[in-house]
Amino acid sequence: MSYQFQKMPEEKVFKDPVHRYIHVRDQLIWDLIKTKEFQRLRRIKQLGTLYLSFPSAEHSRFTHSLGVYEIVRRMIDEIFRNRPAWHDEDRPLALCAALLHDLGHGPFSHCFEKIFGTDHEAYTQAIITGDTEVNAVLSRVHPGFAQEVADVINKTHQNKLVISMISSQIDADRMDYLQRDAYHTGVSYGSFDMERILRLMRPTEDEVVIKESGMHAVEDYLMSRYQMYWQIYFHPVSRGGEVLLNRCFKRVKVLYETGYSFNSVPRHLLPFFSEEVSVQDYLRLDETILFFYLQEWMEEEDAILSDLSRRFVNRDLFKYLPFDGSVITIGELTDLFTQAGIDPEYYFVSDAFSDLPYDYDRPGSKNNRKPIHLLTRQDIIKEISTQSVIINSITGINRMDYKLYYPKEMIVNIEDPEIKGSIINLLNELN
Ligand code: DTP
Repeated sequence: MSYQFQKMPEEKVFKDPVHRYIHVRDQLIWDLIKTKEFQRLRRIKQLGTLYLSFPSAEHSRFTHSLGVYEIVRRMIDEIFRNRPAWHDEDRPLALCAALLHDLGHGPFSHCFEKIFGTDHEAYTQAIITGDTEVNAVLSRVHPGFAQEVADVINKTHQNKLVISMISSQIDADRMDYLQRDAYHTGVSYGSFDMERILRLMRPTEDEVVIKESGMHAVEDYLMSRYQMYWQIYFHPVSRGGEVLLNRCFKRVKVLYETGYSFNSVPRHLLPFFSEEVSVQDYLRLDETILFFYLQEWMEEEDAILSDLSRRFVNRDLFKYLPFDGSVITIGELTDLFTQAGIDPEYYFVSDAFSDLPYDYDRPGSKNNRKPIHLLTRQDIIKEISTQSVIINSITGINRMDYKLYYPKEMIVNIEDPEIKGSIINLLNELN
């Protein structure tokens, strides 16, 4: 039997808190899990710095990736198989893309990306198609298979059905992370009836659609995603950890560029400073390495770097305030901080974040998302917000929020009483 369909003599089973068990019978999938690039995901936390506010949120991209694989495996083996629109020869492609979709995530994900200009999606593709163990396994299927897997993750593959299983507004990725993140943060928001959604999913040539009797389960899923974003992912304390880490990396970069002599040279980061990063340089980075440097930076002579790293490692977070522009502008506050001798580049941070729970490419919308489609009893396809009042009420609504972060004790210690008084008054007004 060809490698892509080869089964192991015995099934491997992982215990999992979300899906109870994750089943691996395919040799191809087992070989991918054993590669060093996939094992690296154990050292990347799914929720970055969120563990600073939700202390048990230390789960990794490794377990999430297994979870996405398991959902896609169940879609295929329990729901899609033997339906005319599903072609079982696409099973290896779908399973590999599901398992590998987050392979390029770097330490602390988005925070690192913002400072060093990396893009986890581009790295996912570079790892899959580059000189790696993952590529060697995929190439055993056939020489072009790795590129096909990368194309599915990049959403450029011609097989739109497989793309929609992994990357759409109701996909295996989101269904896994909502439940997994809820479980590990300990909240109840992320729950929805995945079993019902799975049972009512139907493959078409272009996408996965949901039978109309599943509409209320989809409403619940979208609300759950909305709640998770605002209660967990955008929790202001969690954002505070990211703000601090961001300023730490920013300081390191500035010091490097101005010729500062580090006691402990962050050699893993040097390729990122010179922006000549190979796939191997990228793969060498994980959170254990960055934590090592953060501990080293606490001992540096540069007062800003040592203070910021100490704050991050020991969770001495900045204080935060809501900001809506009614009291003062960011520019005016920045000037006041500068006059008070507090460097606003590092100690006064404004943070903006937004989420669009559901939308699709339609007149007036500014995105190219594909809608969630329902399949009626008459086999007609309908866009879900035309059928659901609840979903209609959130369609296209982009909620935004703004916060200001600053170290409280630095304000208390400002020497000039006049400036100190005006800053304290302004911050009180904002609160
Ligand atoms: P989606 O398709 O839902 O928009 P994505 O951007 O493709 O998601 P990611 O894996 O990059 O997928 O992001 C989703 C995961 O990251 C999920 O576990 C939630 C988590 N996450 C999102 N925003 C934040 C944040 N600000 N801080 C920490 N974790 C976050």
